[in-house]
Amino acid sequence: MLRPQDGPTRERRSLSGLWRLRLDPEGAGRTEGWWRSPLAAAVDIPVPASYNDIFPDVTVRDHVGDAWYQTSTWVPARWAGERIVLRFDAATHRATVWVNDTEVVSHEGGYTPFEADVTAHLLPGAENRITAVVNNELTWESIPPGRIEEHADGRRKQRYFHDFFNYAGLHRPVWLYTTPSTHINDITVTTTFDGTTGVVTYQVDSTGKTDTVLVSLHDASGTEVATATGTTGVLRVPDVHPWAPGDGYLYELRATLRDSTGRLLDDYRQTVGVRTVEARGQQFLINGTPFYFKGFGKHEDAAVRGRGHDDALMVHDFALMEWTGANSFRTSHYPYAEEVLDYADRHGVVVIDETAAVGQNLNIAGGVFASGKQMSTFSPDTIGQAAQRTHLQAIRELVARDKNHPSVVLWSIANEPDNVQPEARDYFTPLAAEARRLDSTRPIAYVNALMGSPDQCAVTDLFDVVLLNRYYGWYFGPDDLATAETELEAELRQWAERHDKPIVITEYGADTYPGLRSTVPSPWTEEYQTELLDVYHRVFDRVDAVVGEQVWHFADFATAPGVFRVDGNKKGVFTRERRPKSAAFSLRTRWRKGD
Ligand code: GCB
Repeated sequence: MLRPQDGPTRERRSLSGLWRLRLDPEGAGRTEGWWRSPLAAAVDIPVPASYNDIFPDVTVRDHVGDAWYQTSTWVPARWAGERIVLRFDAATHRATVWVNDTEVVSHEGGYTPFEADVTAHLLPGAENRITAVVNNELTWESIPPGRIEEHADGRRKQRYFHDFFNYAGLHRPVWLYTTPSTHINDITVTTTFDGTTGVVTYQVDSTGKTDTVLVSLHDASGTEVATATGTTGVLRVPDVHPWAPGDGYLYELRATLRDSTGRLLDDYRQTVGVRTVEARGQQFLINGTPFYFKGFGKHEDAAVRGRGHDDALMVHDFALMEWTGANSFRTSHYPYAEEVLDYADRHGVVVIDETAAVGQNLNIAGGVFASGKQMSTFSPDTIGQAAQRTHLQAIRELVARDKNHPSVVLWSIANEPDNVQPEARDYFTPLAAEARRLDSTRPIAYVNALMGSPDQCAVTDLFDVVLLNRYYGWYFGPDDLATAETELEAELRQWAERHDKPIVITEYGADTYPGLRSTVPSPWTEEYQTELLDVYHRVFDRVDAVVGEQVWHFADFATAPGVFRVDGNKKGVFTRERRPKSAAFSLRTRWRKGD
């Protein structure tokens, strides 16, 4: 799915800014037709942002149900005759959209874009009303799952099985953009090497049957280095400059569509990083060279804006990651804004790209506690075929959106699902197959929680890389780092013996209250966090199959309230305000060794 862009044949207009918002806990708006007129009793709301923390009002923060967003915008008269598209980069977790009085699109899933051709519904040279009803309910059919408790007094309370707060709203920019009526729909690029020659295979999908597709590839200085014609083809680049970790070198593929007289119909520019990725034996190879992941699990999370995209925060977070010496991160636990992946592409940062399938394990809550008796997560009454369909669609939309990003080296299709019950295999087999069918160039994985030994896991063989979240010394034995060291090493060696796959530890860490200090290892202190990370690092350095370490978490983040969380999850190496805890300095020493 192509991003909107400005160019010789296209123009875009951001609808970011203040919209109007009205919460609708009773769900009246859909029957009363609130899209038909200016929203009554509405307040100003910034887009992009979560609405939850903007107002000092618990009913806004804990709202469950529909939230109506509305704006009106002038559409330039010069757009008459163009095809006009309305695109939402994200609406969490689902939305229906109207342009003036006409319903134009509905979308399920909170973190991938959707759009509609609104040419027939907008008036160029006039002011037009755009209304979106954004719904935040999590159910057994949604990704991620949840359930709603109905109270006797009419209150509805959202429960879910992950710890991060269920922020909602228009989290990313909204766009109006034009394309010519005959236009390029999609571009798919894959890359490999033939010696020192880069081989770029492309496919350009367009609406024009008889038209000619011309493609050229330009290096970073703008010099043309290869050309081809046709909807599919191969571009060869002698002495190619590969995209590599720490070296985000990008070419630009220019695709143009021309009619039989040579007249330009459409023009789209797609960045291309030439690189290969492969899981081979117990190694993870980028451009044929073993790669070791150093970095973090992250969240899109900040004070006030919640999960709303913010360029200032994005650049700051990347700068802090670079300061620690990190070379990678995981988009835990949902696809991040496309701006983030563009930035990672340009700066050579490696990304594990994850769907929003988190919390699919009824034996752990918020990633943490077993209830005792093992129950099956996957059943007709809980996570069943409907959830599986949503999950399949989430995988399709993730790959469709992110397939051309060189920074994305691995698809993670779920975080900590039930992986032991036999039903897990039935659930995941078609999902893994679909991810492979959609993209044969990247390895696939799911993230494993400490629930079963390598022998008990029912799904590892469906995937290429073992991703492990481990909390020895925290949830398991919180005051005994010596035992943590022994148990972690024993378990990792077991994984390495049983499965000939590379292992990345995608979560390890300890909640840490900033400023709490101690001379003896004591949970919640800055010293304990540092020592725990050191213990894990000693073990990683002893087990060859471990090819990566991503600390949980980059920064403290908001969670649902609960007795195990003190004003949020405090496993950040940085506070929520991005101030370093002691562990940030010790990571920097480890990860920048040799710089
Ligand atoms: C996990 C989850 C993550 C939680 C983390 C924790 O295993 O994957 O979402 O935040 O544990 O801190 O409990």
